[in-house]
Amino acid sequence: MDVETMIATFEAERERALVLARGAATPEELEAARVAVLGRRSPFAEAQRRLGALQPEDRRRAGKVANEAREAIVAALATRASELEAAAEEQLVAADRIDLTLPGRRPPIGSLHPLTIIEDEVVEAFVAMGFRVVEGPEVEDDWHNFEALNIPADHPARTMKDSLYVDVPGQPGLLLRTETSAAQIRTMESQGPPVYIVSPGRVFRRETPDATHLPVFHQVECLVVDEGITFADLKGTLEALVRSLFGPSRRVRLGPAYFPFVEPGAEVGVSCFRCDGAGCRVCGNGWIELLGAGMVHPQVLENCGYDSERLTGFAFGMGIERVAMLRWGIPDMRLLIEGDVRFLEQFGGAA
Ligand code: 2NM
Repeated sequence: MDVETMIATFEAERERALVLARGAATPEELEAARVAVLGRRSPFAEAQRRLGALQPEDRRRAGKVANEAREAIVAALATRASELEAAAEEQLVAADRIDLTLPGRRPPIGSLHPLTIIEDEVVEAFVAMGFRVVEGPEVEDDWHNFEALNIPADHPARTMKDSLYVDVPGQPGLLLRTETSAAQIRTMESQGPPVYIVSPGRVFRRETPDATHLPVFHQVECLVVDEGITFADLKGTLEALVRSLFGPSRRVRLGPAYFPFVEPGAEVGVSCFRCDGAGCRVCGNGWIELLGAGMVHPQVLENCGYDSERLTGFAFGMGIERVAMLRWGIPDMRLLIEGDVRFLEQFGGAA
């Protein structure tokens, strides 16, 4: 190979290298281009190996061309390498880009259960009047659930038909409480008068669920025991309660009723919050029967060690499910326990 051919090779290879480098779309293609133009078996390397055989003058001239060509090739490869690197980096950044102007993802906000809303309102109304909240066990014994409440052994509420008994070896007569009154008996046993308490909680009856009954439901019961407590105090407290639940213009009426733990006993009606007593779809005749009440039976006071000659009291109990159904026009009590989100999310505003 003569010197002119060699020089032509170096220059041709330099041109080929620039085209290959610019055409490389990936680092792998670029490396392949480098091997093709500068690798040990490339025309460039082949021509370079032959430099030694040239005359000194030719060798210097061809060598200079070779060096310049190699520098240009190395520079073109390096330029392309950094272009590819920059492109890759840019792609990574683009793939990772965060749009700070996008609205955030809001976690779904839950809502209070309608029963919780009503229970909170009732408890809040009593706390505002200075009452204390007491809670008791859901598994009760015969004394607290029945005997102390003046429910005699032959009372129909005692039979298996109405109550759910719990079979605990060595502890006969345990049952799921049928009233939260049991918690109030416990309070009276553990403290003296005066008593101003309210006890919310779950109660249990042997019942098949339907539109107006559940085997597990919620009650709030109220108990006052003090010197000089009268039926008028009962009515005033009931008025305060129904007005905070159903609005300031509600009226309360009392009619005769029987509960073993009170004498006299009363059923309590409230003037309809929808028609104000005229009669409508909600109430029928203008009044909604809401709860049971009465003056605490002297025997109940004595059962708790209270002096029934000196002390009098009133008590009443109310079902939370029934209040919720009235408030929101819920047609079936079972909706309150099914956990259907389409039902529950309608109470979000009150949460
Ligand atoms: C009611 C109706 C009438 C009541 C009685 C007592 C206690 F503990 F004093 F005996 N607590 N709650 C009572 C009275 C409950 O529910 C319909």
